[in-house]
Amino acid sequence: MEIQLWRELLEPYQLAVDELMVKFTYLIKAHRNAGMYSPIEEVNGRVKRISSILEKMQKKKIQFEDIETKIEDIAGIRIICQFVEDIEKVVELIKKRSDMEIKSEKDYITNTKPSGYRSYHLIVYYNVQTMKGNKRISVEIQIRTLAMNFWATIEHSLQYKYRQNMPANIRERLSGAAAAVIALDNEMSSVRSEIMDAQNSFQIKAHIVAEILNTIQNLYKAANKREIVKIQDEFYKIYKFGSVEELERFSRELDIIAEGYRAQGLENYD
Ligand code: 0O2
Repeated sequence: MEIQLWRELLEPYQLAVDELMVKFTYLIKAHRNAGMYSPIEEVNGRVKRISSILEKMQKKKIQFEDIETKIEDIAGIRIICQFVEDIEKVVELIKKRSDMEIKSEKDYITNTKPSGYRSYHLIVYYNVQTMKGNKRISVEIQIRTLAMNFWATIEHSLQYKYRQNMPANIRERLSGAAAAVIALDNEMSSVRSEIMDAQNSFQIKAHIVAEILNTIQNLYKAANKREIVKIQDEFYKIYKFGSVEELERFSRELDIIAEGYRAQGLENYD
């Protein structure tokens, strides 16, 4: 196939990956901005390399005209979660969306692959608007924990290195590492609520601090310098030694001061 034709073939898949990256990244931010725990920790995406497509075609005896129907992971999204419990939440979240339709799913978490590979796979239909109009394509979404991803990344490189001839001792060690990943994920799940509490209070604190700094910045336009310095000193003291509740109280007090300036009708205050 001519290089130009490959480019044309892959273009809608790149568009789908770009769009989905924006959508899933938005979900992470939206959860965090609302002070909520995000079941998605990070998201990556890629379009399969031409060499990998050719390899798969050869392995599965796929003709050029069947590439788009028979190779379902030309566009791939990988969603990484902190905890095993988050995977189910992400699957539900995707199933509820109106911009993707589930084509098939594979649960390699309940049914671990003989290699030790664990991950949840969804193949979804996704519409992209190309120059030639609407195109419905398949996208593979792999959902796994940080620990599962660590294992899969290492194992994938070793598979690439050894092809079909992975030495038995390496295969055995990977198998042992896969069991360690299961134990690690279980251990993390057992302290999940403590970890989530800690992360949530960090998010909440960051949110309040951002609000306080914004209000102080606005006060610069209205209040006198001495008052601002006093407010800043008070803020640093509470930030260093105070609790989240004290920061919240300080933020409310600042809002009242700001409201006072607003009521005085100071034109340059927003
Ligand atoms: P790459 O390089 O990641 O794209 P398929 O071969 O995809 O048409 P199959 O074999 O039923 O059909 O798909 P499966 O088993 O669901 O695998 C799809 C993808 O999951 C693989 O894509 C890998 O990314 C990942 N995967 C599956 N099994 C393993 C495994 O044992 N180890 C690792 N590290 N990853 C795995 P590709 O095209 O094989 O590879």
